[in-house]
Amino acid sequence: MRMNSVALLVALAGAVQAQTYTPTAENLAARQWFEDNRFGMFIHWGVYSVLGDGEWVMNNRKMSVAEYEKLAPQFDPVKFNAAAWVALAKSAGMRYITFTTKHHDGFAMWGTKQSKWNIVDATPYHKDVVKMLADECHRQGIKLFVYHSQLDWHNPDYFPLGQTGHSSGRPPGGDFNKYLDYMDAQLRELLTGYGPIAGVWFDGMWDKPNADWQLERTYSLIHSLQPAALVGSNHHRAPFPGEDFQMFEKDLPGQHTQEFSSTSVVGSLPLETCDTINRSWGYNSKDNHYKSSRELIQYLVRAAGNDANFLLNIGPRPDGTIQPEFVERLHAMGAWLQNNGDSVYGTRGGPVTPRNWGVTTRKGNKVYVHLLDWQDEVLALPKIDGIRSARLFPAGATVETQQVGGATLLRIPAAERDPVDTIVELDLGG
Ligand code: H79
Repeated sequence: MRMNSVALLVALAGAVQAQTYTPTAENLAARQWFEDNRFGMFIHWGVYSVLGDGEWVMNNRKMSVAEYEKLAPQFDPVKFNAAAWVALAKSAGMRYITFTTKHHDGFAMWGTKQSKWNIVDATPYHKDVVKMLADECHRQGIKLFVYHSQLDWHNPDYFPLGQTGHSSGRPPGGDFNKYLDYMDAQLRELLTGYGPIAGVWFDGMWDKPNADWQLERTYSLIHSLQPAALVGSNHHRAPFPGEDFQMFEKDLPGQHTQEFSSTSVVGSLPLETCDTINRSWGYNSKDNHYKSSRELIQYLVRAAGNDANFLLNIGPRPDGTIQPEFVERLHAMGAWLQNNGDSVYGTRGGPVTPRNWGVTTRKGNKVYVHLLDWQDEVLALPKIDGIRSARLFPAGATVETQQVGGATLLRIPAAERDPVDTIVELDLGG
C-alpha cells in the first residue's frame, strides 16, 4: 500500500508523539533538588561481596549460575547497620544514596516475590536490606535512589544473551518479554513498598543495546508510581525520552577516558558522574589503589564546575562493615564540605568553562573560582564583567583583581593558596 503525503505526516506525528515525554512539576522540582545537592554515595553490595573480588566476579571467573548460587548461603551480613551507613554518608556531606538493589548477577537485595534469588529467601540473613536502608534514609533525611541492572546473568529469560554472561550455563531459548515483565514487576515492588524513591539508576542496557527494551513502558511505570522519581540509565548514549538525568561513569561529562563510553554525548538533563575510591565498585580485598582525599575532593569540585553531581562509591564488606580506608576519606570530604560546601551545594557550572587549572561554579550573584592545580601568583580568566569584590572563600581576605584587555587577572600570593582548592568568591552584585 502506498501512503499519500498527508497520511505519512500523520503517521510520523504519531511516532513522534510516542517519543514525547513531559515531566511533571514534581519531577522538575526533584531535578532541581538533585542538582542543588551535588554529592551522593554509591553503594555496591551483594552476594559477590563474599568473594572480595568485585561485582563482576561471576562473569570474570566464568562461574555458572549453579556455582554462583553457592555464594548466597555464605552471605550473612550480621554487622550491617543501616543507621551507621546513612550517618556515614551524611558525615561525608552526601545528600543521597544510590544502592544496588540488583546488579548484573540478578540477585535482589530485597524480599522480592518474583524470584527466590534474593537476600530474604536465599541467605541466612533473611532480612530485607533495601527496606532497612530505605527506612533509615527516610528517618535521617537523605534520599534513596535504586540502582537496577537491566542486564541479568541469572534469569533464564534474559535471552538472547548480549555481550556478557556467556558462561552462566543457562539453556538457550528464554523469553525476553517475560524477562521485561519480571523486571517491571520487581521495579513495581521497589517503587511501592519502600516509601519515596528518589530515582532509578539503570545500568546494563549496553549489554544488548539493540534489543527491544520497551523503555517507554518501564519508564512510564516508574513515573506513574512515583512522579518525582528521576530515571537515568548508564547506556553511554544521548538520553532517551522518559529519562530525567544523565550519568557518566568514571568520566566528567564530555570526557571519554573510558573505552566503553566512547560514544557518549552530553545532553541537556541534570548530570552526574560516578567513580570509585579505589579501582573497584564491589568489595575487592586486594585493591589498595586508593585515591587520596585531595583527589576525591577535587573531583567533586570539578564535577560541580562541569555542572554535574558526583556519586562516589563504596563497596562494603560481606559482613556489613565498611573498610577504614573508605571511612577516613569520606570523613575528610565531609570536613572539607563543612567549611567550603557553599561553593559547591546549590551551585551550577560557572561562567568560565572547566580548565586544567580548575573550574568555576556560580550561585546567584556569586561566582566561585576554584584553583585546583595552579602554582603561579597570577591567574588570567576570560574577562568577567561587573566584579564588585573578590575574596578568598571562606576566609574573606580581599583578592586583588585587574581587568586587562579581554582578561580578568586574580593575584593570589603563594601563602594564601590551599593545596586542595583555593576558592575565590567573586561578587557580581546585581
Ligand atoms: O556497577 C558498576 C559496574 O559493574 C558497571 N557500572 C558501574 C556503575 C559496569 N559494568 N560494565 N562496565 C561498568 C563497563 C564495562 C564495559 C565492558 Fe563491554 C563490558 C567492556 C567489555 C564488557 C560493554 C560490553 C562494552 C563492551 C562490551
